[in-house]
Amino acid sequence: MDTALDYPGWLRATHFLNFLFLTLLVRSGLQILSASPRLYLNDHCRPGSEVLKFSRREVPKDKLWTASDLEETWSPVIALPGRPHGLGLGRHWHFVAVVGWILTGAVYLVLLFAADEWRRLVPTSWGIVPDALRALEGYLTFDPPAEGGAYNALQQLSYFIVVFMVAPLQIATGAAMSPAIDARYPRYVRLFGGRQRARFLHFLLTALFCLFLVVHVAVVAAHGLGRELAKIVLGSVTADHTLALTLAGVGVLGVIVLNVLATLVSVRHPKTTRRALGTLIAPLELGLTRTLRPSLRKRTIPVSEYHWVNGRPPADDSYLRSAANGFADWRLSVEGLVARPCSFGLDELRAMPAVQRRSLHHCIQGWSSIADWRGVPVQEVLERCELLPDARFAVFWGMDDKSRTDTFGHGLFYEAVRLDILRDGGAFLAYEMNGEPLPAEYGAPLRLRLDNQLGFKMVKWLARIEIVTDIRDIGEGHGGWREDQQEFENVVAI
Ligand SMILES: Nc1nc2c(c(=O)[nH]1)N[C@H]1C(S)=C(S)[C@@H](COP(=O)(O)O)O[C@H]1N2
Ligand SMILES: [Mo]
Repeated sequence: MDTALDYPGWLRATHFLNFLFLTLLVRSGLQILSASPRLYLNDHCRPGSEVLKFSRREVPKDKLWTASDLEETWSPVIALPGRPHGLGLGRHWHFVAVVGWILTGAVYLVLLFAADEWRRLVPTSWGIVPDALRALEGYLTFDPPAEGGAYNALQQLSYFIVVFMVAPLQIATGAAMSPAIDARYPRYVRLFGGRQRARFLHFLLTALFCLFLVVHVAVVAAHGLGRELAKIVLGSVTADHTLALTLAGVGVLGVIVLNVLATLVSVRHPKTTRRALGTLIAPLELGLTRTLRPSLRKRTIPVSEYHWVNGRPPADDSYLRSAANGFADWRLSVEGLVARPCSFGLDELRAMPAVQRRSLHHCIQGWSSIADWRGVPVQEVLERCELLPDARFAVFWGMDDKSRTDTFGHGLFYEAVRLDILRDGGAFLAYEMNGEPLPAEYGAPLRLRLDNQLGFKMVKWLARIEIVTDIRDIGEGHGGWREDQQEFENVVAI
C-alpha cells in the first residue's frame, strides 16, 4: 500500500481526542439545554411560540411562575452532570471541553496543512458532488464504492463539510450566545438572525454531529471493521487487525470511563469540581471578554410583549408595606470601603443623570426578553460615596430571602460584580421598565442592569450595595447567591 495513504500519528490522536471532547460537549450541552428546553425563532421567547420543546411542562397562566420552575432534570446517561440544578456545572464542563476541542482542532488543522494531508480532504473540483451522490447511491443499495485506498467522494465531501463548515459554525453560534459579544457587536449576533436563532442553530448542528457520528461508524463497519480500524488506530491497513480492534475497544471504553468519572465527581463533589474546572476557565472567560465594552448604540428591535421572570419578590410584610406606599420609606445604602457611606431615596435617584436602554436580557438558562429600562448609572451612585483604593467588588444585596420566597436555596439574594464591569457604559440601576415604575416581579423599587453579563447578576429588589476587596468573606465565598448555591461563575460574559 502507498505510504502516502497511511494515517500519521497526529491524525489518529486528534481523531480520538475529537471524539472524547465531543462526547463531553454534547452531554454538557444537553445539561445546559435542560435548564430551558425550549427553542425559539425570535428573542422574545413568548411562551407557546417554541418551535421545539423537550418538556411536557406547561407555562402556568393563573399564577406567578419563574423560569427556574420549568427547569428539567435529565438523566446522567445523556446529560453531564445530569443532576437537579446542574446548569452551573454543565457550563463548566462545556467550557473546559470546548477549550480542549478547539485546541485539538487547531493542532489538527495546522498539521493538516503542514503535512499536505489537506489534499485528501479539500475538494478541488465540483465533480466531487456527482461522484459523492453516486457513492451515496452505492451505500443505499448495499453496494459500497470500492476501496481505492483514498477516501471516496462521499467520505471526502462529508468530512470536508464537518471539519470546515459545521465545526466553525458551531463555534460561531456558540459565541453568538454570549451577552458580552452581543453587547459589543450586536450586528454579529444579527448575522444569525438573533440570539435564539443562534441557539437553535447550535442545537441543530449538535444533532448533525450526532447523526454524522452514527453514519460515520456505520460506513466504517460496512467497509469492514477490522481493516478500517487498522487505519484509524494503527495508521495502516496492513497493521494487525485484531490489535486494532482491541485498542479501539479500549479507547471507546476509556471515553466512557472518563464520562462516568466526570459525572460521578460532579454529582458527589460539586464544589470541588467547580473549583477545579473554574481555575481553568474563569481567567480565560475574563481575559477573552473583558475588553468587550458594551456598544451604546440603540437597539431597534421591539420590546417583548411578555418578559420572563426569575426569582420571586420578597415575601415579608415590611416589603409589602413599603410597596403599598410607593417605597417612600425605602433607601438604597452604599457602605463598606467608601470614604462617605451614603444612602439614597427613590426621588434622589430619579433626580440624578439618567440612562435609557433597550436591552436584550440573556438568562443563563437560555431564554431572552427585550425591555426598555431607565435608571441611573452605577458609577454616578458610587462616585458620590468616594470608593477607597482597595475597592474591587460591589456586592448588590436584594431583599428576597430565598428560604421564604422560593422552593430552592436559602438566605438573602446577593451578587458581587467586579468594579471594572460596573464602569462599563451598560451598568445602571433601573427604576423604570417599559416607561412604568418597575413592577414588583421585575425588582421594584430598584434593580441592577448589566448589558454584558447574564441575567442572574442583575439583582432585583435592591436594598444595599457593599464595597469590598475580596468576595471570599461574603456569603459562602463564591461571589454571589447563584455562584454559592448553583455553581455559576462570577464573571458571566459567555
Ligand atoms: N433579588 C434577586 N434578583 C434576581 C434574581 C433573584 O432570584 N433574586 N434572579 C436573577 C435571574 S436568574 C434573572 S434571569 C433575572 C430575571 O429578571 P426578570 O425577572 O426581570 O426577567 O433576575 C435576576 N435577579
Ligand atoms: Mo437567570
